Amino acid sequence: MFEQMDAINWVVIAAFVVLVIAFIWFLFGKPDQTELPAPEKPKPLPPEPAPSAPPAADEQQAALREEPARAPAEAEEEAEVTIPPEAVVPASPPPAPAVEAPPEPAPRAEPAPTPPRKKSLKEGLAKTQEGLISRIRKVIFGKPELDAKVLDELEEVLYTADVGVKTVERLLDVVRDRLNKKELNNAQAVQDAIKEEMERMLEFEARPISWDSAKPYVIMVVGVNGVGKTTTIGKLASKLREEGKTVVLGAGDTFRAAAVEQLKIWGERAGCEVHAMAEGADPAAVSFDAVKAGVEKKADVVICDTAGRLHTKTPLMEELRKVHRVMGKAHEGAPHEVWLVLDATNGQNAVQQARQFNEMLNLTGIVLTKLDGTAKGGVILQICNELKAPIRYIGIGESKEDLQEFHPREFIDALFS
Ligand SMILES: Nc1nc2c(ncn2[C@@H]2O[C@H](COP(=O)(O)OP(=O)(O)OP(=O)(O)O)[C@@H](O)[C@H]2O)c(=O)[nH]1
Ligand SMILES: [Mg+2]
Repeated sequence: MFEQMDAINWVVIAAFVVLVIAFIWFLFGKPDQTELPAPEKPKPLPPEPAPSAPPAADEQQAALREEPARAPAEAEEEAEVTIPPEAVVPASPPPAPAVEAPPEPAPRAEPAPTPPRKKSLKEGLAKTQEGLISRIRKVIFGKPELDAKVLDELEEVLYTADVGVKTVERLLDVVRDRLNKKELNNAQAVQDAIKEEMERMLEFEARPISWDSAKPYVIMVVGVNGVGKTTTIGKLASKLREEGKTVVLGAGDTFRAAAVEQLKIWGERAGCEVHAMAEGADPAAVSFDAVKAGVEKKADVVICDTAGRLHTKTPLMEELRKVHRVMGKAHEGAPHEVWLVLDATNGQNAVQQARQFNEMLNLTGIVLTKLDGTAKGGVILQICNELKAPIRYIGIGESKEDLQEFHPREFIDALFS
């Protein structure tokens, strides 16, 4: 009986153990099918993100094994690489919208090149017109009465337009006087009176340029740096060449090599001989040579450039006086003209320069440049009225057509038109 019981128990226990083992096997003993892929290694940036299926785990492992070991710094560097948003190139461009190709333009004949249009004096003086004449008009037109208050306003406009004290007084005296005598009864009459007086200021007896009085006729051009001396010489040389005159240029500004080159370019364009020496050469020697060459070649005109600054310790005026003297040794009576170039944008400073140069060099004429770039063109009234220096040419732009002979009436008409 006990033996039978034992046998049964052992069977039950064995079955139980088998069940427990089977259960445990079922729970933990099952081989893992979801093997994790090897961690992905940062890769160098691809030129384009090519969409492709991820490699199988074992392939990746193999690839890793084949790759040579790399320096940790390099790996770090690679790991830090980020793609800026703008550098991301889309794998495929977005589909282009369906647009109809524009019709092919019919072949056209090239337009014939037109020569540059000559700027009118009115255009060149537009800024001064705005800054002086328009303001005068605003003061005198549309007033119920032309009284002392109008004269005060007029005075203020003239003072702020760089016309100069004496010039303002002269203009106001005329208007006041004629108003008192009841000669001016409306705004138009006042404007006409101002216009006439301005014209009188610009028109005064000045010796005309007598190109044929000497052969060559020698012009010395002076002025502080940057006012437009070299450009004016180039423009003038072109004009004289167009009139059929032979012209020799002297590169007397030896302060910097670029100044000599600039004159050579203008000379080439105009078809003139240019006499130059190296940078730093004696300006008097260059000018002497140029005048001498003009005499030997029987040129009609010699124009000599000079420096606005010097490389020597000699004061500018002293140096210029030496150049002046030496020219006379190369040709009797030379220079026949000494022209001061003034930059109109300098306003009162230009007047000051005119005073200083006139004292030292006995100027025979003035060239007022850059009138196109300033509302301070009224300075021309002061130069003529106070210094009695004749304006020979005016510059209203950078091209050769923009150097114009100065005629007072034309100038005033353009300003008031
Ligand atoms: N808008 C305008 N520019 C001008 C005129 N005249 C000259 N210029 C310009 O002014 C600048 C200076 O001219 P330059 O001829 O080199 O002057 P510069 O007096 O020879 O100067 P330095 O040789 O330095 O003493 C250049 O850029 C010219 O083109 C003008 O009438 N109108
Ligand atoms: Mg120059």
